Amino acid sequence: MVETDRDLLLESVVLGHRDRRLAQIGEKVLGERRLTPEDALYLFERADLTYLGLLADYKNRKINGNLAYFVVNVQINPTNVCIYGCRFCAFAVKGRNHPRAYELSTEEILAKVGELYALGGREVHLVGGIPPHWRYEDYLNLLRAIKERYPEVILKAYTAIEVHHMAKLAKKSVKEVLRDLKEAGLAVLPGGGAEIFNEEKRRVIAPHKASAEEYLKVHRAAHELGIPTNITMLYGHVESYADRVEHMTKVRELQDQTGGFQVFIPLKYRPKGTELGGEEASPVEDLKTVAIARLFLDNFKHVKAYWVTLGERIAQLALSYGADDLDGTILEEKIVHAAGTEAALGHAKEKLVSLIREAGKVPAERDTFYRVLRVYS
Ligand code: V47
Repeated sequence: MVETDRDLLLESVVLGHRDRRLAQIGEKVLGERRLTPEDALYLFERADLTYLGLLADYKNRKINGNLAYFVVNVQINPTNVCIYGCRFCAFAVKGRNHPRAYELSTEEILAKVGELYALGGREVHLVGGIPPHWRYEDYLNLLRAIKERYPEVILKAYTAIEVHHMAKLAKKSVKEVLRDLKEAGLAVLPGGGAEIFNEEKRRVIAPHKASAEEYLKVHRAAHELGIPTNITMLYGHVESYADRVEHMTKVRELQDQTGGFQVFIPLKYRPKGTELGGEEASPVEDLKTVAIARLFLDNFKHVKAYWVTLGERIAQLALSYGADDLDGTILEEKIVHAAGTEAALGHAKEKLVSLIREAGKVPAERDTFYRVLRVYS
């Protein structure tokens, strides 16, 4: 339903569009009707950025009003030693003896959580490599140690790839592993490891990783156990527009069935120092991808502009192209920084508040479950 002057303007742009197919897609958005995968592909191939931005911002305002979210959090990457040699990853190393290999001790991890606590933050995002020497209990003990010292912490930890690996390690079902993790303190499963679901492209960029089916099986199981999850899509490497649409279609289908996803996160591939190499996607591509995700994923409340991969300037712009969330203060991040992102770290929350305000949105500090803690009106 069209309400404001701005919406009336959008309506006239949509109805007057000379490309009738784009006009019809715009009418679907205004009428809150679902876009088909073919619509999404047409948007990628034919829509200009201004049109996409108008539509995606309209859709986002219908869902989130003028609010844009951020969280006070810390990201901890416990180790870069990883059994998978994903070709897009400049962070991981194969063995413990590699000159760049590192592994944080539990005490070092606890010290980082302590820094977050002192700032009043409660979200701890754990994501790293999958080391060959970690036993099943090591994954659980790390969560237990954090929760024991800092009981109020909300743990967003271990991707579906790790959970799949743990199930093999412990010879348990995925559900049993998730139950153990939950008991040890896991609150939310982060969205890493999704990469691109198209099997052929997945084999090119991440030849040894769990398949799309195995990955989504973990998310489904988490949703069935009442564990909310996030979901990503790595774009800007060897995938086509059709692959992006296929990826988002699988995500939308699972969300229709479970409703367990909190947020969709398009992750911009950073090529520097990676085996895969290539050029990085342009800002236009970034904003198009965010906008089409917002329009296509009508069963998602949130779309994240992850400032670490996008850079804070494009992330800020993305708030006018359908994104409503910037992630958080992070404090420390090694994965995308290994691949050459120039985003500065250690953002104070004041910085995120001012980025959001400057974009014309109202900053809302949230927790890991997207519960609003404070609105900076
Ligand atoms: O899965 C690795 C990506 C992910 C590169 O759930 C790269 O809220 C770009 O998933 N260029 C881990 N990306 C981070 C992640 C994440 C981040 C923020 C919030 C959430 C959430 C999840 O980083 C990996 C991989 O897709 N990655 N290398 C690279 N060169």
